[in-house]
Amino acid sequence: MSSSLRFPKNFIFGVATSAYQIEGATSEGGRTDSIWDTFCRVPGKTHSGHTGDIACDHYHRYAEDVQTIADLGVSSYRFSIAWPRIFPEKGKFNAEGMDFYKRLVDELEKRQLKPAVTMYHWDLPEWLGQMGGWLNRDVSKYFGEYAETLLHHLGVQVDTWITHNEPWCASFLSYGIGEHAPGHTDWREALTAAHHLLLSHGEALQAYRASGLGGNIGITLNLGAVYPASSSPEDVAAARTADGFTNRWFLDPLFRAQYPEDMLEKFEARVGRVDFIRDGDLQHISAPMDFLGVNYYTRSVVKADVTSEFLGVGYVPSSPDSQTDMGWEVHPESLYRLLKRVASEYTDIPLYVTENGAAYADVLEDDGQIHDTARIAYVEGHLAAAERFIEDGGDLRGYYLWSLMDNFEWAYGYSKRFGIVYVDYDTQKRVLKDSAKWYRELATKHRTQLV
Ligand code: IFM
Repeated sequence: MSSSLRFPKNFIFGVATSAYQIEGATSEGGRTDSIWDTFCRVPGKTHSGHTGDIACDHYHRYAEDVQTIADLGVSSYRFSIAWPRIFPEKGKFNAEGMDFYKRLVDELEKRQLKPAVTMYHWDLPEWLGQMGGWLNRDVSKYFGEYAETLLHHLGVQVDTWITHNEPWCASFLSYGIGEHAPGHTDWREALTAAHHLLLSHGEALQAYRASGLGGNIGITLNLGAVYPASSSPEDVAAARTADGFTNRWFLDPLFRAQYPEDMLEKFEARVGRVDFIRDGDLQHISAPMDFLGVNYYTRSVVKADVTSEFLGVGYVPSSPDSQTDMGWEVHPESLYRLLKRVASEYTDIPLYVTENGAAYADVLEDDGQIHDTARIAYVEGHLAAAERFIEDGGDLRGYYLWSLMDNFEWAYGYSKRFGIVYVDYDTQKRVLKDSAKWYRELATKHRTQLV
C-alpha cells in the first residue's frame, strides 16, 4: 500500500470540492436559485433528474467533513463559495450566507488546514442568469463586487484565492455544447461567455490588488494534452485546432494579452466578428497573477473530420481497458507534458494541480469497505508525473485530489463517484475508501518526514 513518492518540504497535499456539488440546502440560509438549480429542473438535463438540492448535505455536516479532511492528514482544502448565498438578489448582501463560509473557515483554521477558495465554480445566481448570464458584459462587474465582498469578509483568514474554476466549461460546455447550465448551443455565445468570464477574472484580480491583502490569487484552467491520431498534415492541423479551443483560447489572453490568431480566424469565419472583445480588455485580463491552477484528467487523440461541428476536429475514442467510469483515458504522462508545456511556453509563476482524480463504479463491499485499487493507481500515477516535473526543476506547489467525497457530478448527477470518501446518499454516511487510506498514509508520511 505504501508509496515511494517524495515531494519537497512545503508541497501541499489537498482535497477539493465545490459548493453546488456538495452543499445541498439550496433554499436555506437565504440562498436563492443558481442557474444550476434551474437547469436541473429541466427534464432530461441531468441523469435521472438529479439535482443538488441535498447533495452531500455538507451545509449541515461541514464540521464533520472538516474533521474527515483533517483525519486524512492533508494540509489544505479547496472549496468554492456559492454566489447566490452571498448575493441572493440584486444588490442584497446576505450575512447568513457569508456566515456559513466564516464558520467553515474557522473550522479549517482550528485544525490547521489551509483554505484555498474558488470564487466561482459555475453556480451563477439565477437573477444574473435572467440578465443574460455570462453573455451580459455587466456580469463581470457584478463578479468584481462579489469578489470584493468575499475578500472583505474572508481575506484575512484565506490567503489562496482562485477566481474561476475551468472557464472552458462555464463557456464552451455551457453555452456552446449545451451540456452544462444554462444549456445553450450557440458558438458565438460560448465565445462571448468565455470572454466575459476572463474579463471578470481581471475584475477580481483588480479587487484583490486594491485590497492590499498579501496572499495569492490565480485562476484554474482545465487543460488537456492533445495528440494527433497520425502524422498526416490534416490530423496535425486538427490537433492544433483542438489545442486552440481547449488550451490556447484561455492561456494566450491570460499570459500573452492576445487571443490566438489562428483561432480568431476560425471562430470569426463561423460566428462573425468577435466585437465583444473591446479595447483594453486584454490588458485587464492579463494582469499578473500569483499562480496558475491546472485541472487535468485525461488526454485527447484527434483526427481531421469534416463532418465534426468542433471546427473539423474528430475525437478518437480510447480503449475501454484504460478508461475511468467517465470514459476518460488514464494517461499520467500527459500531466507531466502539460505542466512542462505551460512552464516552458507560458509562465514561470507557481503551478498547482488544483484537480486530478477519477470516477470509478465503487461498490460498498460486505466487509463495509470500498476497495478502489484503480483509483489508487490513477492517483499514484499522476503524482509520479507531478514528482517528475518537480525533479526536472518545475515549480509545482501542490496537488488537490478531486474529490474529497462522492458528489453531484453535474449532468451525470450522482451516477459517477469521484470521491476518496464514499457517500451513501440514503443515509449521508461517509466511508473512507481504500484510496482515502492510501492518500492519508502518503500525506501523513510527507508531513511527518517533511522530505
Ligand atoms: O466534478 C468536476 C468538477 O466540478 C470540475 N472539474 C472536473 C470534475 C470532474 O468532472
